[in-house]
Amino acid sequence: MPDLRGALIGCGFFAVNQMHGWNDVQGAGIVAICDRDPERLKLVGDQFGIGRRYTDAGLMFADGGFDFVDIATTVNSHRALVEMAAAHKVPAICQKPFAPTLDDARAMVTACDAAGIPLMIHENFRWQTPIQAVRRVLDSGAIGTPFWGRFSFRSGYDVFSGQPYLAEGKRFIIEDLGIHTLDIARFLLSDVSSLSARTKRVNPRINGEDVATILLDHENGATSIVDVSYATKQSVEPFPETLIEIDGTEGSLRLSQGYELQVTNAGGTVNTAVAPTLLPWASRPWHNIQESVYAIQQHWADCLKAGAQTATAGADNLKTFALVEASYQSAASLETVKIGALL
Ligand code: NAD
Ligand code: 89Y
Repeated sequence: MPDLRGALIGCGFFAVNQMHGWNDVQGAGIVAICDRDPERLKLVGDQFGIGRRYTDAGLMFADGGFDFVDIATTVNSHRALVEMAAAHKVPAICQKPFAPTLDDARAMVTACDAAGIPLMIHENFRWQTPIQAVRRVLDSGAIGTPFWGRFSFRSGYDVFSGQPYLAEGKRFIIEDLGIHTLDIARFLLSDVSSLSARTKRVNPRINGEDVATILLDHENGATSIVDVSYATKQSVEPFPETLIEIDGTEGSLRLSQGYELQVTNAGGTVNTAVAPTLLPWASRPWHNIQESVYAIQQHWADCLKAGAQTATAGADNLKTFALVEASYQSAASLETVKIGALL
């Protein structure tokens, strides 16, 4: 029996990574699973040897016997499930995107605060090995004070085959993928005071936007660009790499395709390979994301044991989610949106 017993809700496409991740996490494991689709429940239950299985989350909470819940369903169920966790005083992890609206997300934070339970959003991209390597370069002072950045995710990868619902929503790339890129921009260059965005839909077979370009003003005075696309065909497909350029007062850094990190300053140029580890259960090209799933889940287990705040706690992640909402507002109005007005 693990020290911390978890229950997972939503045994779909991505949850399989989370289940593998929990197997690797020290000090926590999954003892019960829930999915309203009996086929998914059986598939995941059999694959990971989980005996306690539920098609109704309410019944699972009523039975109890777990120390936290990991909500891996799609966005429309997030608020109801987090509020259920709060009602049962069960600490909760909730997948991104946080909620359908900022009002829902705020209500989820309020419910967890009132219940006295931690809420962590599974915002895993900042936990990727290359992104953590960039954070360490900035912390070392090697490029001085950053004043400009670009966070770029441009791909032609078919994400719709594994996640067909991504083709259906009125919103697509900012809500699904740009949310991670915006969080990385916050993580590396500080919180954002205002932004302007432009979007396009290139793929005629989907409903939402698949290209977005966002100009961010950071609170520390830096300016950055977040540019994301699922309509970009290149000779070597970079999915799922986030490419980064940051210029600072004493030098610059470039995280380029193939997980190469180059740092230049008065001392010269240093190139470092910052590729993620291919975990035994992982597969290319997803291994970068898969490793970060394990990393954020280990972080959750460590924080829950220590009673410490997680890096992507609900209250903090409202600031990332507000950037998603602001981007859609700006793209519709063609005006700059102040983030403070949304929070
Ligand atoms: P999916 O549709 O494949 O799986 C969702 C599962 O949840 C389904 O099996 C469905 O039956 C179940 N479900 C939905 N509502 C439920 C409820 N109320 N009670 C019980 N079961 C319920 O979706 P997916 O592709 O696995 O995505 C799930 C979430 O993971 C999404 O929010 C998505 O954005 C996110 N995701 C995150 C990453 C990442 O890197 N962080 C990557 C991919 C997907
Ligand atoms: O859902 C998305 C995510 O969070 O990471 C990549 C993805 O699976 C497709 O864009």
